[in-house]
Amino acid sequence: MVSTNSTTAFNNVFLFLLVISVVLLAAITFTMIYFVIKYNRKKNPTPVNIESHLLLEITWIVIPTALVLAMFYYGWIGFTSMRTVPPDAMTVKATGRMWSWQFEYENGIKSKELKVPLGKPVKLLITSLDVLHSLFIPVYRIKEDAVPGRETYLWFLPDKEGEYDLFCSEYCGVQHSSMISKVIVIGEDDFHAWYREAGRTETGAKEEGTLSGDKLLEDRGCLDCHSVDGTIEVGPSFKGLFGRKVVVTSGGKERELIADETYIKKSIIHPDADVVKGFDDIMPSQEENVTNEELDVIIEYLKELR
Ligand SMILES: [Cu+2]
Repeated sequence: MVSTNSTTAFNNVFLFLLVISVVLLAAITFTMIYFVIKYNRKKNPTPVNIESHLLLEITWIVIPTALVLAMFYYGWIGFTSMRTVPPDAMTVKATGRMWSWQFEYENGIKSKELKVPLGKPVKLLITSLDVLHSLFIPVYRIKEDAVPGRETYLWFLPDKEGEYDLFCSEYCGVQHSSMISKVIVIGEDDFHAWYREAGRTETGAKEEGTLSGDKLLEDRGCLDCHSVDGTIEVGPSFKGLFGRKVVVTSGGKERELIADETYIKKSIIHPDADVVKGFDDIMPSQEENVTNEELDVIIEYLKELR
């Protein structure tokens, strides 16, 4: 028996456990108080040795066993519905990185928010570019680790229009708390209109070579740590970076160099080679995240950001 909507299955398990716990707590507490009064030492000065009581022993074996098996049964239903993805599900790749989420659709659209159509199951293929993250969507009661070098999955059925929180629930560094995004559930027609339009813009820009540097920086998560207005965040600001003198630590030695094209490209692919003085060596390599072509676009954009 696999429920089509795992959220309902999870809610049922939770409710079941809650009811059992409350009933047991009340029953045990009541019995305890009752016994304390009934078997008070003043009323029973001489202790009596109680011999076995068959019915009582059967009762305390049968009832807990039945309860535990029932818990397992409901848990199993929740688990199987969580792991069994409906065949008509729409697949979206979800990538965790320090410190944002990126969602990639089958037609190549990349988005920082998860836009989905109402009533269609969504399968998320989850991975990480750097450290362990965990994708958590409380409203659907689902959570799964994002593991570098491995693909995990989740699915859910968006059954109501609206915007819901989505965040990282595995502490992944200083900006962990900013890994918050949204699941946006919209009507199917609206979704398809957006999907087609965004897909066209995305592939169009690639073909025409009109990728914009600021959009790339935003999409690839660069702006999660680097500002373009001079504000110092986790990493140095991009403003005025190109052509500036920078002091870096390379293999333990401090040196000064000019932030030219070679240096910037190298720092994107091998961020640990020359770490800017005053900042920690925490940036993961973006080798898998950008193409050579995109690197050129980014460099051109940085040149303008003086
Ligand atoms: Cu994270």
